[in-house]
Amino acid sequence: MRRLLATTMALGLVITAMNFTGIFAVFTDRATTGTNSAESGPQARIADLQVSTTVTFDCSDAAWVDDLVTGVMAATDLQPGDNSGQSVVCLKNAGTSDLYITLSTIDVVDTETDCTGDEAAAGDTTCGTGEFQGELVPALIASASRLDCDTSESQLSIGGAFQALVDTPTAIGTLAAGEITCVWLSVQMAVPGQIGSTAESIQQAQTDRVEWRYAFDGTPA
Ligand SMILES: [Ca+2]
Ligand SMILES: [Ca+2]
Repeated sequence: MRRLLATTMALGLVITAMNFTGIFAVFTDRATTGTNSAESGPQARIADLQVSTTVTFDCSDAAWVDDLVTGVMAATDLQPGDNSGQSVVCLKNAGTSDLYITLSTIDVVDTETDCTGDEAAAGDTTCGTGEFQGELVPALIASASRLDCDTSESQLSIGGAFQALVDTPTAIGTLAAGEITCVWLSVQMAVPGQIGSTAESIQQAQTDRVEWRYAFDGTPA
C-alpha cells in the first residue's frame, strides 16, 4: 500500500513536470526589444601635466602643450654674480588627480667654448676642448619659485647648487586638478665662496656653456 502511494506521488511529480515543460510551453510567448548598447566614453588622463611659455609672465597667454620645443632662458656673457634674468613657465594640471610636482634638470651638457684669460692657469686642464669638458655646472646656482599667476606672490621657492637638480627631482609642491601655476626660473653664476666655489673654480668656469632642459614631473598625490 505504501509502495503504491509512493509510486502514485512519483507519477504525480512527473506529470506536474511535464505540465510545466511540455504541455503548457506551446502557449508561452516572449516579447523582445531590438539590440541595446552601453559604450564607455574617453576619460581624462589621471596625470596630465601641461606646460606653456608666457610673454605676459602671468600665464594668461598660455598655449598648453605636453612639452615645449624651445627653452625659456638663454643667458650669455655671464660674469660671477650675474643671473639669467626673468623666465617664467606655466604649468597646468589637466588630469583628474591632484599632482605632486617635482623639478629637475635633464640632458645637461657642459661645454668648453673657448680658453680665455686665466682659465687654463687656474687649473682647467681641458680648457677649450669641447663638449662635457666645461666647469660651469658646479659654478651655477639654480632658483625656482612657484608664483601666484595673478599676484606674482611667491608661494614656494627652492634654490641652491645647479648640480643638485641634475637628474634629481626636487619637490615644488602639489598642483590640484585643473590648477595652473606660474614657475619663475633663474640661474646665477656664483662668486667665490658660494656653493663651494673658489677663485680658481670660477676662473675655470669662464667661456663654458651649459645646456639643459627643465623637467617637471607630476605624480598623483
Ligand atoms: Ca674644462
Ligand atoms: Ca672651463
